[in-house]
Amino acid sequence: MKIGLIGLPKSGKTTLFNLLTGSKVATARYDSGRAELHTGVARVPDPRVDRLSVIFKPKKTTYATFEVVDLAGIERGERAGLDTKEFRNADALLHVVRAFADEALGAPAPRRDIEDLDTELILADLEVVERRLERLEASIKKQRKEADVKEQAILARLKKDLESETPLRAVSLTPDDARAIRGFTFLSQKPILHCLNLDEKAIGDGPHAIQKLGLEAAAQRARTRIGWVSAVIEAEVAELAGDEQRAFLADLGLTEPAIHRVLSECYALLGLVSFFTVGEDEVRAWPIPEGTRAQAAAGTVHSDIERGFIRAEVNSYDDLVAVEGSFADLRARGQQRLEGKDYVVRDGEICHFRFNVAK
Ligand SMILES: Nc1nc2c(ncn2[C@@H]2O[C@H](COP(=O)(O)OP(=O)(O)OP(=O)(O)O)[C@@H](O)[C@H]2O)c(=O)[nH]1
Ligand SMILES: [Mg+2]
Repeated sequence: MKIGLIGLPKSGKTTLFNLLTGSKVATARYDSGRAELHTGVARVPDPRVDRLSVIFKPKKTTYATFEVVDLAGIERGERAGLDTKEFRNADALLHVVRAFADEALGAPAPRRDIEDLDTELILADLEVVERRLERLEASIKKQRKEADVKEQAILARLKKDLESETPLRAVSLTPDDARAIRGFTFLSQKPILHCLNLDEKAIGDGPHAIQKLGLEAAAQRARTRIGWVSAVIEAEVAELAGDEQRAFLADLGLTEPAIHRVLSECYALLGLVSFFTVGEDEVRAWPIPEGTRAQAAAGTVHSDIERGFIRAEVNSYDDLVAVEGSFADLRARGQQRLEGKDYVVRDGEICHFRFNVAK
């Protein structure tokens, strides 16, 4: 799963990219004039994994991850810049919104920037829909195919939505319709996190930023979240460790780095949840799309386990922690469940798959 960083030039995308992925790509106040593309892997912090790791003392601890792509900023109205495969292939968008003052760029206008980006995404999709409808009409005139007529009906409906400025992420689609339009990779259909990049002096406003900046309506929209961070401060936080970091955070009135929350928000935005596997070799979080069934979940661990799937031993995180990781105790209490291939795995469950490798 992949999240694409999007936003106006110099909003702090690359600074945030570095924080999310632990990279050290150069950031600049002034443009180098080069089109950039960075890709990296973000690790999702999870206190449950920390705890399981303390209990099982494994050789290796592995956190859930997702991919991040960072592109050059897109100027207002430069819609063509949105139409790149990096954005189209992204499963969700992370919109970095400048909320800090800058000498060259002037006072920030986060609300306007959020509305403008949404409009750009909608207009980009509208262009795609209109182009496709023209073609469909021509080909239906020549030869009437049922599939074309059906597609025309769906797109005509979406066109109306887009014209009334509704992003496609807010439009409910039947599973059939959703499948039919998947190939278009519509931009306004992707879930979006607007991340306010706050002035370092305004970090204390973080928790009230939505009200302060008048973003209540935007925050209510379907599959839309509004988060905040001060990228410059977070970069300083990331340079520190242990007690020094804790003291610095406490000074700022934070209990943990704000980037941790952004990482969790991105993960949820991508529709991902984690199940865990534990053992003396490894404690590991496995990302799965919400609603994944046990057999498919087994496949994320190994395709052989999916193929030879028999049953999943499923344990709740709280139950397992309460008995300090003793599966024997859980079984004795009747708290361990055996589930079949169609069981929907839930966030935080500890799974052990029974399987049979065919020779
Ligand atoms: N004061 C302040 N400056 C910031 C903040 N975040 C980023 N900057 C600065 O803004 C400049 C641009 O940051 P980048 O992360 O390169 O921005 P970008 O969005 O990737 O820029 P482009 O890729 O050129 O569009 C750098 O000089 C950063 O140090 C912030 O929270 N506060
Ligand atoms: Mg950049």
